[in-house]
Amino acid sequence: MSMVFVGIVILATVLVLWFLVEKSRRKTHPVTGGIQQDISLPYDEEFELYANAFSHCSRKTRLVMAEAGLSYRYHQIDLIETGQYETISAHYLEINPSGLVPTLVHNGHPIYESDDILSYVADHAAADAPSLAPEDATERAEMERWIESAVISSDDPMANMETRAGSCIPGLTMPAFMTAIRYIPLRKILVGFLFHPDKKRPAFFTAARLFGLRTMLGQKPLQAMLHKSRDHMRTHLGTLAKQLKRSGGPWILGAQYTLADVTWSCILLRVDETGWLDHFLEDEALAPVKDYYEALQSRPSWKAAITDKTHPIVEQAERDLKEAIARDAKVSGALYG
Ligand SMILES: N[C@@H](CCC(=O)N[C@@H](CS)C(=O)NCC(=O)O)C(=O)O
Repeated sequence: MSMVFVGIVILATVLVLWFLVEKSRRKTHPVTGGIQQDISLPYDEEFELYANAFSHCSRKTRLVMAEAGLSYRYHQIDLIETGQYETISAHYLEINPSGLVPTLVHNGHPIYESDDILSYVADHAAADAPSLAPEDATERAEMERWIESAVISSDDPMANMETRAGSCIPGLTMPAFMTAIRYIPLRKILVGFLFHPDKKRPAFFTAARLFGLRTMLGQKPLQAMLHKSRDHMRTHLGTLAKQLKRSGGPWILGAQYTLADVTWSCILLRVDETGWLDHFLEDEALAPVKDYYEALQSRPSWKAAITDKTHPIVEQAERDLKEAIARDAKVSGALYG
């Protein structure tokens, strides 16, 4: 047996062993929302938040912490579009075995699911923070309906676009994903084929990395999905505009800023940064949405949770996308046509 052959066999064995060990350390499983009293994690501060700069659900939790007047230790956890699949690292899976951000940790106990985090934080707000939920049961139910409409489901993020604005978000974000992924080395994206539970993600990001925005947007199934998300989102923004008129504003339920506004802040931010907002606002019936978005951006929580927590790749991807839309008729046609 030649030395070369022996070398290849040893190398292959080491690689297979490495793969098996890594795979066993990166197992994911669904989790139940809410506080997990039976799990105790190491912690330094009363509240610690594990979240990502670009993630819609993470942004909601940063906003609610700011609105509730709670300080926290921040752990930026990467998604592949900001650098690597850190949500499926052995370290993060000990904090949240679903492999999803965000996770809030309170005195060592993790709280899963962003909307459960919102209500938990509202219940534990600083004594001098204004209440983030109405007392009145009817108004509270109304707030819950608006929160529900902004949800991105962990099981099927694009399900029920007709009733959920949150389900339109992944589709509307695709073009921005395509510009962000240019900055990520291919080898890091390919790791997803080995370890990510949802192989559609590495498949999409590999294709986007190899073919780029223009070619990807030329694909008919992708365009159809983009247009479906866009058309449903337009209807949801119409419903929002009507609600703002009915309530008298400035917030969804009227004079009181609530958790519904926290969740809708993130919908509007995403629609804005991915180049859709100006397109939608060409419709004058949506004027109340413009005023509402400006009012949201002027709150101190926006600076603390959004402006101060940006990520260089996210900012660059936003600029690249807006530039491509302005410069390239094929890109703008695929989006708005
Ligand atoms: N329903 C969950 C959804 C969480 C979720 O989907 N998080 C995304 C980012 S917005 C994630 O962590 N994805 C992992 C990945 O992209 O690999 C929640 O509201 O917390």
